[in-house]
Amino acid sequence: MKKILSVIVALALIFGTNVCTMASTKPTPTPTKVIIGGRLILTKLCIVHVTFVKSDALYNNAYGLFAPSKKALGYGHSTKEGTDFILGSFKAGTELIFYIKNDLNQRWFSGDGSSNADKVIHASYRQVSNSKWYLGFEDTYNGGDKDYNDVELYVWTSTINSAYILPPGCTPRPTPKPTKWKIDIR
Ligand SMILES: [Ca+2]
Repeated sequence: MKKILSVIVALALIFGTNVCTMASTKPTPTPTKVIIGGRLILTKLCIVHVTFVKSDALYNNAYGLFAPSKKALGYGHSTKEGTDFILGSFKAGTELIFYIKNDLNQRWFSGDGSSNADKVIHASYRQVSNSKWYLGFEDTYNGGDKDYNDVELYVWTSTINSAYILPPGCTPRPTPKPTKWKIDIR
């Protein structure tokens, strides 16, 4: 029994390590893995955009950026598909946190669910290319039907390999130090 337990623990450790290690590898060209409860972390200074994909929901959800700055972007039922928003320029190490707010005034955040009132995950990420990530939200208390298509967005950046999805429970990579320029005055 003890042996079986230690094998299970070892497997869990290996599996756990792999899940987090995957997040720390460089983005690959055509990844399609959906990471429910993932967090989007920038690895370099870049300009971030959001493109509204669509909303398949009864609620007319408001959506926007919550952190590092607050920016209301629109509503699921009235934003034209393909509308692009420029969020601004953010530095390396920034975690972008997005939200939706449903018709009952319940607000849900991207990430691992710890900031949500029901403590349930309400968003999933998927990497689309080396500069574009799909973000889908679930708008109902307790996570609803978990298809994450109540508000669908693309988050994209002006430069490649500028962000990665951190799976829930994993520690962010160390933030790369900005390049230091030495001015040689003689
Ligand atoms: Ca749903």
